[in-house]
Amino acid sequence: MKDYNRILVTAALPYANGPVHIGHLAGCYLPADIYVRYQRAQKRDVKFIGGSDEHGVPITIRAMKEGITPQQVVDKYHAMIKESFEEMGISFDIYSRTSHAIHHQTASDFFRKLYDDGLFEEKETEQYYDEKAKTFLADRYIVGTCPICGNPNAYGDQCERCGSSLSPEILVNPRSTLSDAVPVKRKTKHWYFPLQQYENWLKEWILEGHKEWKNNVYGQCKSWLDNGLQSRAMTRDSNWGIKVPLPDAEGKVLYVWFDAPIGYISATKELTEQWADYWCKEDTKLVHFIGKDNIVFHCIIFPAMLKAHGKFVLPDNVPANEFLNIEGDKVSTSRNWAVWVHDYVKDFPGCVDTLRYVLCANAPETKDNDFTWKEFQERNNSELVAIFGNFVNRTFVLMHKLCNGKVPPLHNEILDDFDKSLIEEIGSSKDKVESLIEQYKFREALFEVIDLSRKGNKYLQDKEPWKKVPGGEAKSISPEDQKQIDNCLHLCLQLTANLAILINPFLPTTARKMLHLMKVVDKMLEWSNAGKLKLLSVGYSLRPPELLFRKIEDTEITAQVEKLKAGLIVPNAENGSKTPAMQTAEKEENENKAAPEKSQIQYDDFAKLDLRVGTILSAEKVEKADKLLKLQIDMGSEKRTVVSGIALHFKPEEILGRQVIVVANLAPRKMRGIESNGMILMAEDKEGKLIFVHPQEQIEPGSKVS
Ligand code: B3M
Ligand code: ZN
Repeated sequence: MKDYNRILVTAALPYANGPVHIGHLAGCYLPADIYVRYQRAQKRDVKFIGGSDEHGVPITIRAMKEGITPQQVVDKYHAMIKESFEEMGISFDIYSRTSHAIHHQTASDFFRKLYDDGLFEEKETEQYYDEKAKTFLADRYIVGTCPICGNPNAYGDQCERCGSSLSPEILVNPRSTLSDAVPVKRKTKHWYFPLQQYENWLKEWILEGHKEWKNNVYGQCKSWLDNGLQSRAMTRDSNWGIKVPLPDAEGKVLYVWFDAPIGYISATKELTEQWADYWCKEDTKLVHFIGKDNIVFHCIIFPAMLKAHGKFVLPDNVPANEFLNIEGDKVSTSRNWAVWVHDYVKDFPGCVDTLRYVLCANAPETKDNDFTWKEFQERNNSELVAIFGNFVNRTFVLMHKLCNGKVPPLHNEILDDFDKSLIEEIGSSKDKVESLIEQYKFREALFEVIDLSRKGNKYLQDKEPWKKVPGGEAKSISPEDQKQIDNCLHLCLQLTANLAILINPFLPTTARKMLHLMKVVDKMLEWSNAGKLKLLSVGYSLRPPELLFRKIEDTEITAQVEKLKAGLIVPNAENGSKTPAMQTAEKEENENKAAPEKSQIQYDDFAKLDLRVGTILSAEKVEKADKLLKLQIDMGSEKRTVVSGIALHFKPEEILGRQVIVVANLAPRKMRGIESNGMILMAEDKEGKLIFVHPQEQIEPGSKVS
């Protein structure tokens, strides 16, 4: 392990296109905050960097949906997000925004440096263009049917139904989210960063050099690197973002994933004049906390950019979490299936630490996890209230009853086995919690702390100091018994002080409440005090007990579950939050479902059709037509060419030799210059999946169907 002299912690910059939900907190902000609070308690030089990501398509789309300008969008949500973080005690040293001038300058300079070093490839390619809106359509400006799962509202960069990462070219029936127009292809020039040139270096740096990274992170990196890297466009056609700092780049901005991570550097500049110590000195430990959907950007693309630039340190670790689902279902902001932080703080005033506790205890550190309100209640009531809170409360109640509200002395000469083993536990818990936090295992670290309070309860139960009081009167306690009581409560109080130190990174408000009860100052929370037994001086008088946590009632939980369900936007419901293209797609989907039967025909009409069995002899893709296959079909007495729109459903080699039903007397039609003689029958389910209609058994080609 390297020796580090300063630590720079970043947490992903959330898009300022909506409020934060508890999935965001569990994904990266809470673990980052725990880590930073721990490092501060260690008196290490640490800076915690955050801010809003205010560029990119997510912002402009939101502006469109809300009918306001992108600037209004980012102003509104930046303020909301910042406030939610403050309320949850996420203790950034700076929470900045990528719209700040210092960031525009820093990102431009970064781009310019790579450009001047000749690192970009300039390429002209064909991309989708919306003729109505007069703009190119990248990423989420384009929707269409996912070729993998058939979701009619997949985005140009990703399908939210099946999670596949897509590109606009492979969407079926692409439509513009701006105008609903069918886009056309147009030429446009962009600057590409040749990631493949960094492939070997990345392999060595990550696959050889960072085997200690979490399995989920290492695994994703490995699979990207095994699949081979390609050049990636670092610019976009848009007027929202950081202008490309080149003379011939009118209407081009930096790709949001180029500028956003540089935002960590800009925010550090904004925070301190010593920013370069943090970013350029090798003895800095840089740690990026993110969610799993950002792994490739933070582990592959940004490090390659940093490496290319040459001046900056690389991340030491990227402890990404998986996703937190809600009540068994994926969080979806468009369906409003989420627990919003600003709602939580309103509904549960004074319960910030309960949420921090539950989200950490159930953090998706190694796999996706589920948040349920029932578990929230259970963890609060049976862990925070019944174990941790109960121990501290009993200690204070007994200390006031049996020791005049003062810290009693410790009589070393009469320590028994129970006392000794508790002393040992207090001594060793520091190392355990510390080592788990250093390894980014925050759940286990938190369980250690709760476990220590559980041991406190057990100790009290074993010692039963209350039994030493005849008739419950403190006055009549014998001197020997009083010594036993003193030892028990002395140790319980020192344990309480230790618990405050250990719980502080996780539940800072609770730790402060404990300081208040013990009448001590913040300084006591320094990590080096953990494990010690003399944190509270003998004879010092402490405050009367106050409860650290309150019980959460069934009615509150039921109300939350109902609120969640009531807020759910079900697909197909009328709602204004969808883009025109999505609404059209939905309308079409509904129309398909409710498709009325066609009007009646007579037998004679039907008899006009000449339906025959054919066997597919060959199949090939039609050039420049994503959907078409050119088929040669054996019709018994002759061979026919039929052009069929099934290319997105079947590969040519999959369908050779299949028998199909052909409408043999359909008038010939030219498609892409090829004459099609007939049509094959297909069945289509409501997802749009196609299945061949064919005879149950093999039959002579040319056989009639009637
Ligand atoms: N804004 C994506 C997200 O919110 C993106 C993160 C940027 S981190 C530099 O998930
Ligand atoms: Zn899909």
